[in-house]
Amino acid sequence: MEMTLRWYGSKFDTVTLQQIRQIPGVTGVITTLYDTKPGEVWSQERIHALKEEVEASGLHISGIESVNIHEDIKLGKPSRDQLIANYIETLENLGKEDIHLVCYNFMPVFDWTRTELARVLPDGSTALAYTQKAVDELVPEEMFESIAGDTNGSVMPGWEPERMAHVKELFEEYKNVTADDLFDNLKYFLEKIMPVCNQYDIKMAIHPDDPAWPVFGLPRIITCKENILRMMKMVDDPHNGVTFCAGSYGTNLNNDLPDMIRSLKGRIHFAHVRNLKFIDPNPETLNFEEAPHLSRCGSFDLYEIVKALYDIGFDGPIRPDHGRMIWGEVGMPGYGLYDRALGATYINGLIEAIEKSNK
Ligand code: DNO
Repeated sequence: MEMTLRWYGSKFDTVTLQQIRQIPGVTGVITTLYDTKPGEVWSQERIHALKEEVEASGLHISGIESVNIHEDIKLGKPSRDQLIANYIETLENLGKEDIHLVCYNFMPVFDWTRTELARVLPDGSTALAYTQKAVDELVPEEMFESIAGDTNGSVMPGWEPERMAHVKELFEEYKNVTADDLFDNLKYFLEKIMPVCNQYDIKMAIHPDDPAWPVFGLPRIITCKENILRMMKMVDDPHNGVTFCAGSYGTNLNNDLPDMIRSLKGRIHFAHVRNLKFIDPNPETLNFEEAPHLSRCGSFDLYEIVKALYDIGFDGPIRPDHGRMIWGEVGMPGYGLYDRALGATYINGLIEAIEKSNK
């Protein structure tokens, strides 16, 4: 397993490559061209420049998160063919620059959803949180406005203001789209891109829907073991794999995380490891917050999660996920330096212990 950190690029991130380089055991970054829009071709020049910048700091690019999918592809509109051709060109350019991992998601309209970006925890740190009550009381179009005040000036991944400006129209377009339609549209997309993924050995790693159930009546499919197995079977190619995001699958307490990991042997290409704390697990009154990574601070046993990854022979990039804001840091919610660095160190400790006890 290679320990990595997500980095949004020097124009957008409050964390620098030099800081990441000083986190013990972190050798790579997971990055993106954050100012490209879904559907746009990423030029080889820009990818090359990004790579050079990262390598100049002594790190390397371990993968891309994300090359986002245009809504027309998810909706299966006629314009999708051109957009998929563009996506293929981007993959080709990434392959030519020796980048072999792409994380993406297939969530309609919204990417991840939280109802608070800065809930104050008992220790005075702040974390992202979710309550079902807040979602039930919200008009979907107001979802973005409801959290926008707490972004610390950052553009939140998946919540780009230009896209959010069209939320109403997007909802209209998804009115008659079912989960099966979404599976079909994903299949169509994956079948078209698999040849280029095989040619350049690019592993596609779909990110789960977060939270892992349909929100605001929109279909969501990457939510549970059964659905991921369906997705992998429908395009049965090792390059069609998953990002195992513990915090996203973990939102749904029906998911048994270590068991899911074991059933995805060979198809997990990327791992996001974090903890959640359920204040109220009842689906109608659900309330959870993003906890520090340590098992004892949240509802999940991180040892069991990392152990399952080790047991299936997972050797891809792994990263700590959302961190709290601690020690007075001001940054993109979930993506500050300090708590993620603590997370990386803790996960590296677990890996070392598991490796040594298995010798
Ligand atoms: C949120 C992230 C997601 C994730 C995308 C992958 O913090 O986990 O935005 O990067 O869903 O495409």
